[in-house]
Amino acid sequence: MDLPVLTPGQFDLVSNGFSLAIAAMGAGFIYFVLVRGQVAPAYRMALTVSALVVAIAFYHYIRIFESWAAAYVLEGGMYVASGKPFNDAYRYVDWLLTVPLLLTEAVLVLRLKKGSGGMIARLSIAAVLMIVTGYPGEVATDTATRLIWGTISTIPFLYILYVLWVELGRSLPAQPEKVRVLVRNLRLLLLATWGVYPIAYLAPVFGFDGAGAAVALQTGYTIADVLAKPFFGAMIVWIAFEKTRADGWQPADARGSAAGAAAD
Ligand code: RET
Repeated sequence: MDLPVLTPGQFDLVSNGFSLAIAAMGAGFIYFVLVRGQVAPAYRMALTVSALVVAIAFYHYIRIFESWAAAYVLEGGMYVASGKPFNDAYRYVDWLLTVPLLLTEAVLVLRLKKGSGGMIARLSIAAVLMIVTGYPGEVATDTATRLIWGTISTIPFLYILYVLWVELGRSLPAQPEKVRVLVRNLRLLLLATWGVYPIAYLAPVFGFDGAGAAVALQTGYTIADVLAKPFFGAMIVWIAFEKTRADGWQPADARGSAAGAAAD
């Protein structure tokens, strides 16, 4: 991506977004690790995967933040390109690892009777294809190349939505009522946040000028990442809690006090 001249306000908006993402990913990691023992063992793998996702993103956002800071210098009151490139690849490498993991955690927490392994594999392959084909368009400087790769990348994206809505939908009647509502909300959150990525991707194609497009794209991706990783993970925790309750499982400390109370 070309680096347009930015006002201090524009430069800081993007920097502050990266900083917020670092904090949200780090906090998410601590939360997912701490809360893991409070859900039934069957759902712990989903929480472990959530913790991995935010750990990977925590690292990448530090690199993105550094790369952004190094790519600009303040000259005469404006931020101009320093000559060091801004590395867009960190985001795509991050997605390559985290998007299959996010899909995995969503399927794992449901504990489907059969077929979850195959579903995770198909979703992961589609996610990798979506990201790998999106990248050449992301780094292209002309609109036509951006649109062609963007269109190709949309095919696996639609396939993922199909699997989550149609195939996963079939498993819903077997889930407890509260879980059904949560899964519906989880899918809506997924659609609302994942939908931001292709829109942010198109920012340079829509009428935005260079600076406006760069700021819209970076802040758009950052907000979507915070919703799609730690926030989405928190919803997975919530589903795991509901399923734990429906299964009648209690953590050892609660069991201990219940047994103690019964003995009194
Ligand atoms: C691209 C290219 C243009 C077409 C489409 C895209 C979709 C990207 C998505 C990314 C999701 C990333 C997530 C990351 C967070 O952890 C590659 C921008 C459809 C859906 C969830």
